[in-house]
Amino acid sequence: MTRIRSWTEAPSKPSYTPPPGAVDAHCHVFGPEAEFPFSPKAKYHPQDAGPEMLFALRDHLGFSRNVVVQASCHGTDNRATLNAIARSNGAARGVAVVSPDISDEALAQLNEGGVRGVRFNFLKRLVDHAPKDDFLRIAERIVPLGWHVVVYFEAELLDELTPFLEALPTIVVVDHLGRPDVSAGPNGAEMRAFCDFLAGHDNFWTKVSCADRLSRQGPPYDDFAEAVAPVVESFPDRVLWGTDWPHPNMQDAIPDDGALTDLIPRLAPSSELQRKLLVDNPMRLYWPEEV
Ligand code: 0GY
Repeated sequence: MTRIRSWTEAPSKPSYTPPPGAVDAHCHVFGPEAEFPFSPKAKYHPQDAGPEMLFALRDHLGFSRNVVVQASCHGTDNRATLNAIARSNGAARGVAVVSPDISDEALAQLNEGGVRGVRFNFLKRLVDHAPKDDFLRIAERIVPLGWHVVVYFEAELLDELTPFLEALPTIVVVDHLGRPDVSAGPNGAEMRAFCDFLAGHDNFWTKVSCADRLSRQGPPYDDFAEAVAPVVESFPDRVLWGTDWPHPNMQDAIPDDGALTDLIPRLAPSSELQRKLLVDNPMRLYWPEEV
């Protein structure tokens, strides 16, 4: 099978300079496959995109730290994510994907390796099953570790998932705003429903990320900026931002990480909002001992 590349090899240098200590709070690593094979259940087969590439991108864009989110192509084998964290000299932490029968010892090892959360994925094109009961059991198990939950779902699932989401006992970070239709603006039905949900649930945060996946217009992502800037303004202490590098499954519309970074001041226009989005908020979740 041909291995796909979904990232640009020469991202532009952004005009925007992130503040010192800025965290790219949503990115992944793929492999390297020879060391860390992909899951037999993987829905895509990417080329290697390992830690050195990730750290080079971090430096090129002007970030200081990464949060490596376990990608679905690695299933519940978190070794590639742990390897990236271990090679980062303390500049990366992670979010794992685990099975409900994981031992306490294995959870403790993940914690030791820099993991601070688990991800529950509801996208049918990425995972075969999204067992809510298992997810709730896992969520209960991570409470003593002080971890949080990351959930990835599409907007049409928000209503159906609400009882499950409300039962989660931790901080919960919703990936990419729950994938709303941003083309209808900040008052479009899906944006409104998601913002109402955030307003009603203080333990929910979101990543204002993936303009490339959500925009209908493409770069410079005006529709995304218009719809999403009010989210940062309304919930400045509960938002994160990430590149989503190496952009799983985006091989037909590979985004430029420099252009994505240049969106940040359009989402968070003041230096105070930028500092919360890129430094204070991710530090509270991933490096709380330094805050
Ligand atoms: C993302 C989005 C995607 C993929 C994954 O774990 C993954 O494979 O997260 C996607 O295809 O939408 O957040 O990286």
